[in-house]
Amino acid sequence: MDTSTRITHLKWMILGRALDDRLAKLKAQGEVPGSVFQGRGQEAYSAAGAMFLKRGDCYAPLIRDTAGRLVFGDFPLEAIRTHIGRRTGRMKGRDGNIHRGDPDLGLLPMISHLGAMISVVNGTLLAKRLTGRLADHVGLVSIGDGAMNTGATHEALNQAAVERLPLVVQVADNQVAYSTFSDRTYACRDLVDRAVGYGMGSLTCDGTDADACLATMHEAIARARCGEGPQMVVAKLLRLAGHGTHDDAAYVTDEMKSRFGDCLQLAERTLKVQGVIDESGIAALWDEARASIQVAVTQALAEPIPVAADEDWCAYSERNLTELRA
Ligand SMILES: Cc1ncc(C[n+]2csc(CCOP(=O)(O)OP(=O)(O)O)c2C)c(N)n1
Repeated sequence: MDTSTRITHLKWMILGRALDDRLAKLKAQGEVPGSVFQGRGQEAYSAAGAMFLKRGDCYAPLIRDTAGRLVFGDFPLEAIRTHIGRRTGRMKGRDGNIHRGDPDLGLLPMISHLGAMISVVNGTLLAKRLTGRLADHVGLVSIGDGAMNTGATHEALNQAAVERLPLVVQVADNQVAYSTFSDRTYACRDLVDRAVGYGMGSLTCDGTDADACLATMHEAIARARCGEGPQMVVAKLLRLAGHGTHDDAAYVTDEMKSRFGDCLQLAERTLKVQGVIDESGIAALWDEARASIQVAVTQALAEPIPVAADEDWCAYSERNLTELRA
């Protein structure tokens, strides 16, 4: 991958990590009524998928995809408003954390982490196909190792293959589904082995290796875009935080930790060793990320919370999204 793409990827990883960290701090400060989920350790994979999407594609991120969301057009102010329940956010303060989206942009609001979003992306792609608007657009959906075993996931993967939809399923095998280890959620050698059973293309990568993530997601999305049908990508990595900030992940063993590095630290080290960026360049990316998040936090904290009696309570789909974004 070219130097500019690699540095841009690093920038998104850093912004995702910094935003997750700041949301966790806001939670600790009592500003967030709901849960805070983090994508720590998954930023390289998450950002890489979204980086190869373009306008007209759709994306269904999950709770570990702060980085991917930001790449696709979500922004820190919206994430913070949603978490701290400000009515200025797209969800008007009714969400609590990560179910926000922007259908105009193709960013699909999350229903559930457990496989519900695959059929929503299938439906979006089918609707585009049936109305002649599909062109070379693709849908990207994120899923975890635990959610790979739900009925909703199986039905949707089968449907995507039967319909030959331009769908990319980005599986993050992060070793744990809440506190259940992967060897208790599936018995096959690798989740990617299932792709052939569905009739989908398959790719794998080391989810801690930023360059591998970029190359693999680039290939998967290119295949789907040029009509090769649905693609399943499986990356192995480790969730480097609890399920949410309420979970200290004490059940993750030292042996597991020794097998997986931190994608962000590894990317910084690799890019430095290869002379792509130096220490001060990396520090500048962190400073820029934290400064932009601080501006967003200050603004969001000063914004109003919803007043039940004054709200219109209409469905999200009926609201004027363009006006809300202005
Ligand atoms: C239908 C349903 N069952 C259970 C849950 C609670 N739940 C949310 S995330 C999760 C674990 C998901 O694990 P995995 O798919 O591996 O994703 P990860 O959290 O590791 O990213 C569970 C059990 C839910 N949201 N929906």
